[in-house]
Amino acid sequence: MGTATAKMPTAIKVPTTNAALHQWVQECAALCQPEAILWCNGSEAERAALMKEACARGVFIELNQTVLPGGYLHRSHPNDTARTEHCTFICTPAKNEAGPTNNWMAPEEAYRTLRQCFEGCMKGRAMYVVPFLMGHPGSSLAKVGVQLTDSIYVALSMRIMTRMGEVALRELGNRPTFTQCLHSVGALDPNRRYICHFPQDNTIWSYGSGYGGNALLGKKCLALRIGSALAQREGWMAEHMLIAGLQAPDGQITYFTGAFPSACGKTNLAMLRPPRRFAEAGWRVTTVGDDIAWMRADAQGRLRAVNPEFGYFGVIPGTSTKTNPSAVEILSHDALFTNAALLPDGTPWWEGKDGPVPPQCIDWMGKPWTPSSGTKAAHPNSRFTAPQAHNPQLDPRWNDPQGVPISAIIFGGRRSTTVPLITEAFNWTHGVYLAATLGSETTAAATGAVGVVRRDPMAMLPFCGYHMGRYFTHWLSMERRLSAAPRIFFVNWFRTDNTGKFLWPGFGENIRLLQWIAARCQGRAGAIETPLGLMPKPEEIDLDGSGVTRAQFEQAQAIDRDTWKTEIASQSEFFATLSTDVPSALLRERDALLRRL
Ligand code: SAT
Ligand code: MN
Repeated sequence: MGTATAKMPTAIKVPTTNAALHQWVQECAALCQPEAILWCNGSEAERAALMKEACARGVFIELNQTVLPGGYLHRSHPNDTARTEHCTFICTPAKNEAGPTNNWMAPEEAYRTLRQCFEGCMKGRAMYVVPFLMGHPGSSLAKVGVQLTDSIYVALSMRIMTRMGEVALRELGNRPTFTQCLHSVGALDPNRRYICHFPQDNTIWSYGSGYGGNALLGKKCLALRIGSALAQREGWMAEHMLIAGLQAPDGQITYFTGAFPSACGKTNLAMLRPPRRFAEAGWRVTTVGDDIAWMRADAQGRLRAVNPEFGYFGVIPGTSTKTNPSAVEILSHDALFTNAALLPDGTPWWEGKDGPVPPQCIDWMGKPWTPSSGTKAAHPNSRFTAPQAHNPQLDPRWNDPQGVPISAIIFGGRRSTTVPLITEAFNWTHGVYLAATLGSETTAAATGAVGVVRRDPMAMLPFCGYHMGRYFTHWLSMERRLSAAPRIFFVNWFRTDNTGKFLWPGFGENIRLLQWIAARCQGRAGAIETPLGLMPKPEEIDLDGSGVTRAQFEQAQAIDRDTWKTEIASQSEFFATLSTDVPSALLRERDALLRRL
């Protein structure tokens, strides 16, 4: 960590001689006027020093170090607890490049508006220079970014979420090509909050929020929004997907990716723990990533996926030994907690944690809480930040820059009605149609109403950095690059009966569906044809010990033709918002579906 001030830029002892980087840092420092510029090298000593300072300033609260070594709690500003999509802009020269599903601002206007925000915004504060790498060192797929931020919380979080510091500077060398990420929490005023992407300049400017997806700029901003625009031009894919493997008793691993809207259980699926009978027989799920997949065809035409991240930023509420034992282990040391509640013994608490509800605690806003308070103690979108290396079921190839070969792609949403538990697409194009029409009931991961169905194609609606219609075309075109395209599946763990009870237990029991998916990929399982797609023959899903009867399973798979006509009308409404840019192949799929129904 260098310690020179902005007033003496030439005296700064920094770990790189990259002229383009130095010049850009100086330009941003001239704009933001920080008191000091601190270059982060990613070392353990640096982490300890930053954390000490963060605790002294009240940014972090040290948790009980006997129970949770390395554990710290952060409370965000109460108005800054989720992504703010209405403040998120794609700033391409032409409005149509961003498309109708993104907010757009002209680049000049965005730069002008944000320059006014950034001007002098770091007076009296330090600016951290955070070099980071998305992807693996030495990989042609990896991307270097450098984030300038006045948030010590962000600097400490980036160290967990990315390969941060010297590793990134080494990767960059003297090349001028890195994503320029400028960030300030400003005054945390929700009316002066902007997350702006300039794909043509390889630049991200984020102002007024310290929250994860708004502020940890390597994640959604670089790896997805800038990444997807780049991927379309270069013929690869940047997707909002977990990557995991299903390991059979013979040791063979079938890899799959899964796309679900935020807070629909991606992390839990990526860390699925099978029920005892399956575990004892030798079935395991191994994690490569829980949120983002970068995928491309290899020389043999197989789709390969890498996780560009280095840590997890997972939802805390509901995390327990029942729902996600690996996450419980991950949280047991060196984890940062954001907006969890605090117990008198200095450990965090959240709704759905193992053990009894405490008679009292301090809620996520720092106020005394009791079970009769009538509020949640932890924020519904409270999050943990933790290194993926601490995951006990990490895949053996998680650090392989070649990535893992993908056999299946699973899409899913949160739908209490209409959508069956599991369907397989007839083919790639049909699969793209299923993904493009994905709908899900909204959650607390983004600000706004919770529980209304919104179309979220490929779970990428908030993250696609260019025109959604062209994104569909890109998806369709990927098939030509693949010798054997992965099979595409659609799942819905959230369907309920007419009393509101879930029809499927989910979590570890999902292994039963993964087994069918893997068997389909290996040509070992049959399927029946339905209007919606291929479905497992009833005897092909092992329900033994699941608590689900055949009749309940069939109810979870039921197709109600009238509801589906309403569903298709709603899908068509969404397609209409994309006007003429929906590929005709997808409209043909819709018409074929209508005929089948
Ligand atoms: O965007 S975040 O990374 O903050 C969380 C999410 O919505 O997936
Ligand atoms: Mn996500």
